[in-house]
Amino acid sequence: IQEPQLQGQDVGMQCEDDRTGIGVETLKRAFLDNLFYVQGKFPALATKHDYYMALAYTVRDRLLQRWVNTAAIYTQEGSRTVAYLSAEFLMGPHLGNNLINLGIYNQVQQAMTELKLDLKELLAKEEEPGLGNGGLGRLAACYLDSLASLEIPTLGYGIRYEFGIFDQIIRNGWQVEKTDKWLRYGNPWEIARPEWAVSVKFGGRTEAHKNAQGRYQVRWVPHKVVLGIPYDTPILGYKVNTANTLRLWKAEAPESFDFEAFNRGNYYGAVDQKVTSENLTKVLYPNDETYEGKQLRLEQQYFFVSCALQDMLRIMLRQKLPLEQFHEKFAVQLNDTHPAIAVAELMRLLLDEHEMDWEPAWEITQKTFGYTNHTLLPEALEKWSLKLFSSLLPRHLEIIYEINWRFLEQVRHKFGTDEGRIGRLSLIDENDGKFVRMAHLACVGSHRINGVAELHSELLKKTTLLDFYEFFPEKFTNVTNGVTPRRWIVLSNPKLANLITSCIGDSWIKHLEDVQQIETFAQDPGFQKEWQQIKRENKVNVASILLDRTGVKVDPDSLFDIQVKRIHQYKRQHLNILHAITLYNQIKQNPNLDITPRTLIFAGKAAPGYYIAKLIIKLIDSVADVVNKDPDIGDRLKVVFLPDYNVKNSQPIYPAADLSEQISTAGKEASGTGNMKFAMNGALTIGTLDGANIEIRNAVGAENFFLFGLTTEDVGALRLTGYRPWEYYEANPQLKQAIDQIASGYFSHGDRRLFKPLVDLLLDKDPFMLMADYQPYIDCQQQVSQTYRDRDRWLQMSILNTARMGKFSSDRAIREYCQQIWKVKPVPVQLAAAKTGDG
Ligand code: BZD
Repeated sequence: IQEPQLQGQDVGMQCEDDRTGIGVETLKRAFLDNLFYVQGKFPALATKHDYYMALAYTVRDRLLQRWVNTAAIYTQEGSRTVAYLSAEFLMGPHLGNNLINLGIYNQVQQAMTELKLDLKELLAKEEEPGLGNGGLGRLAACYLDSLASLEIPTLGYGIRYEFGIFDQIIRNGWQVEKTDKWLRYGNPWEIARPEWAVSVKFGGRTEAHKNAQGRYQVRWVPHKVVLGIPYDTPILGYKVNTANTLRLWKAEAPESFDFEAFNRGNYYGAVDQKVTSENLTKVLYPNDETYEGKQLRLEQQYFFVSCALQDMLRIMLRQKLPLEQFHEKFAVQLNDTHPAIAVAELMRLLLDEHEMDWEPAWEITQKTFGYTNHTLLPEALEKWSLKLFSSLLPRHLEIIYEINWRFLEQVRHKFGTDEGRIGRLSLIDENDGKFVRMAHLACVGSHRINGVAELHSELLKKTTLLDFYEFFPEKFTNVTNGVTPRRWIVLSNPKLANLITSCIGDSWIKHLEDVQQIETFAQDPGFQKEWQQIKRENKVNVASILLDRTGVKVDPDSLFDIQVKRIHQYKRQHLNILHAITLYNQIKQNPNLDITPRTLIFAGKAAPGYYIAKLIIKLIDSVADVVNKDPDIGDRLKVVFLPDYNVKNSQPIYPAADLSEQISTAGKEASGTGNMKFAMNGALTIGTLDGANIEIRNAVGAENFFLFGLTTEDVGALRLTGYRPWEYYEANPQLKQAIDQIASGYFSHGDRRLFKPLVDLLLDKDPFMLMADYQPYIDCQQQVSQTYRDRDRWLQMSILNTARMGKFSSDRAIREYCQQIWKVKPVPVQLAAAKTGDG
């Protein structure tokens, strides 16, 4: 590493502050200063990780000024604020994103190069903050990016899990989970704020008492109390001065030591409480889309929700705002039902702690909340047994009964005594044991309810939430999901970003609709050539990652056919693998077959307790093993499972795809967001009419999208008339051959038992209708192969996909939330003028 030297060009900039300056020389000096004073290292002893930390602190210094000014302005102006409540935030690494949003990526790259360091290597040192499972958590992260970029005052509230989503390794083809120790080496992006700690109560009982005015009030006498400590991370907008806050809560014991126990000589007993309290935020539940009625999970949900609402009340008191204005100060969004207990908690805080009357408290509560639903799958709907609920949250259960009683009165008023309807709408499920239905609480306690794609929002109204739609139709709306082009194009695919900017300027990064302007180049041979070249370089990059992580060598000139997402039966990774087997058999039967060479890439985690999902991973790996080793196949077909899919590992993947697999059973995928990331990066989609696929197809044009399969209506009709999957199997020799091979042990060294559960499921119930969609899928893939051979046509389709994806920016989605749901306006932040004094 070279010592920095002040060069001639910097003489005029000598006054640049070491903590805010963005000249290359200043950055180098600041970097070495942080290496010394923060990491306590000098270059000869520093590790790559030390360099990463020094750079992270250098960048954080440059954020802090914006962060402090943003908070000062929001405080001065008492700005209306979005509070986004989510049990998950899948932020991905911060460093690269902050460099983009600060607009200093190039300077920093140059500074590192001059110090003989490789910025890419340093970026790779950042641990992934994997505080989410998948789409829902990543959506929250994209939304925070857009909220900051649109200068909307926002607080993200969630849980600071000590261990995020597990790391996945593949051993002998099986998924093995490893604890994600993401905080092991420290987290330079967070600042603890113990001065804003709050207490959260659990268990115990309630009692009546008379307040100072002689009025009866309810008091909650808890069994235990846990402290919530906020940890703040700045969320910078793109090329604006706004830096919002992600506030994650860690649980601690109120007294780290139980002195009574200690004095009794019980040392272990003394630390016991500390251990049990801190268990609360230890680990993220790794199930997406299946609900598990675990006490600790309910404790987590209530814990962060109570912390968040108490924090909002603290902010109101500090700004001397009356509590009657709560809904004017805060628009609180519930990211699915995980934070839905907030409805009862806000009521409790207003009624019991601030002695408000029921009616005004309820009006404030309903005006405060909006609820986003992310799934129609019945197994994902949260319901808590009354036994568990009452033992943990006795006061909340009383409040929920009261909400329910008043709500059902209104239902009777509107519809008369229709006991069936009342039973279906009730917040309490009494069908098979008694449960609190969290989606019902969220619907009743919010003024807006939205789905995440047009089809999904329509299906919500027709099925899962039909009764609520009939009762308050005016609450229902749709906001189709979006993703941030900063992380998913500029950071992930810099070459493509530069090409686009060189043709149309860089306005598209903030206004993705502008990317449409590249349509005029779609048939320009020079532009096409550059487009193709960039795709190829991105594929070469992924080929080297695959070789490095899996040992499989793939041909970058083959068609890269990619499915990356959580492993789920409804997402049908096993349909994709049936196609792989079919291609394999075609080549085996006709060794000279001239087919379009393909590389099938899979990645994704399975919930640890989801046996069939884990078996699907094993099947992919087993098929890969046979296909990749067969000399008859050669470079015509490769199958690869890339382990440990996460935000960081996904960033090179989207830019390298030719074909994006979005093949869920129609009606099951609420929206999907990976579908958007692929298409923005010029991949063509093969997909069903499901979730946002429908809107993507409408946007890019039906002729630029490979559609196949049953529609939602077909699925319903087929189910009604009696679905007999084995008939498809019997009638289709290719399908029969593929299934028989799996069953016979062809891919499992003769073991016939291994995949039996999967085969039986497909032939017997086939709940996700793979058998019905198999042949249409194979035919559609054949079209894909044909089209890929026409390079010019494919390139043009690819360019048009990127050009027409403007709608799917999370900026558009956030503008819709702001207008339809939150009624918030931008509050621009000036860097120089803001006072940082007490506002
Ligand atoms: O939410 C997903 C849907 O399946 C996608 O279709 C949609 O695009 C995204 C964003 O709206 N849902 C989830 O990711 N759900 C979970 O991760 C989850 C996590 C815990 C508990 C239940 C569901």
